[in-house]
Amino acid sequence: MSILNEISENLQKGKAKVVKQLVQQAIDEKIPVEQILDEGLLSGMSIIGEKFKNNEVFVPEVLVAARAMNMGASLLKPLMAEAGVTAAGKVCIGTVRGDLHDIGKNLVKMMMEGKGLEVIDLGTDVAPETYVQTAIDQGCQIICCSALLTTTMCEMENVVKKANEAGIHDKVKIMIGGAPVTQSFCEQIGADCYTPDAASAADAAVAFCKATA
Ligand code: B1M
Repeated sequence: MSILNEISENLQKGKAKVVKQLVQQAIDEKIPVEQILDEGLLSGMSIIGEKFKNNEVFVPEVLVAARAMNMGASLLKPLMAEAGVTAAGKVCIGTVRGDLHDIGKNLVKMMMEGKGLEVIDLGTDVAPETYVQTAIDQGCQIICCSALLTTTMCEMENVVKKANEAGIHDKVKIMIGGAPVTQSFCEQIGADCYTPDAASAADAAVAFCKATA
């Protein structure tokens, strides 16, 4: 098995220390950084994402795989800047105002990072103005909002309103999700994209960033 396959396989098993060692070995063997990232780490995370979408693996497996990915990526990050590897796009993500649930939001973040996106994590209880100002200041292509409560999902409409008021909604897409959120709610509030799970959210975000590149 090639070292890149070994990285992918061990990442899927959540073996963070092994992944880190293999990534270091790949660097020492002068395998290009982009190849280690794409064919090792991102390939493994993408397989986990698909399995998660199909209910073949569950939250704990995704979390350990993401931890392994982060450990491997930490070795690549300084080299990526030198090699001129750029992120596939930039997004900001947060759980909406009044809502403290962050497990789903964190999964979406991990899947997006696993697809090569740069993700600014605003945390939980995020005010509509904060999403919009971050998107402006950091040049994000997408604002991602998560909500788990029927009493807080209405904050997503305020994010859309603030983005419209700031005049950025023609350039910045607003993606929404979380257990109580639906496609019809997305259409009703004028958001751009609803996805039911973290893997589809990452796929949709990458597709949008590619379309606007
Ligand atoms: Co809360 N809670 N909770 N809770 N909690 C729910 C959501 C609830 C359904 C439980 C219940 O009553 N059956 C209920 C909501 C009812 C409703 O609104 N109709 C509820 C309630 C009422 C509350 C409190 C009000 C309870 C109280 O204090 N009386 C309180 C509110 C606090 C607040 O936020 N202000 C509260 C508190 C908590 C804890 C702090 C104890 C804890 C949160 C810990 C944390 O997140 N760090 C908690 C938990 C864990 C839950 C349950 C059990 C699990 C939620 C979860 O993490 N699911 C939940 C009941 C349940 O769902 N069984 C419940 C796993 C996670 C992976 O799923 O976040 O849906 P989810 O993410 C999915 C998709 O939705 C999607 O991707 C993910 C995976 O693929 N997704 C996106 C998520 N965001 C996305 C964004 C996207 C795209 C996809 O694009 C941007």
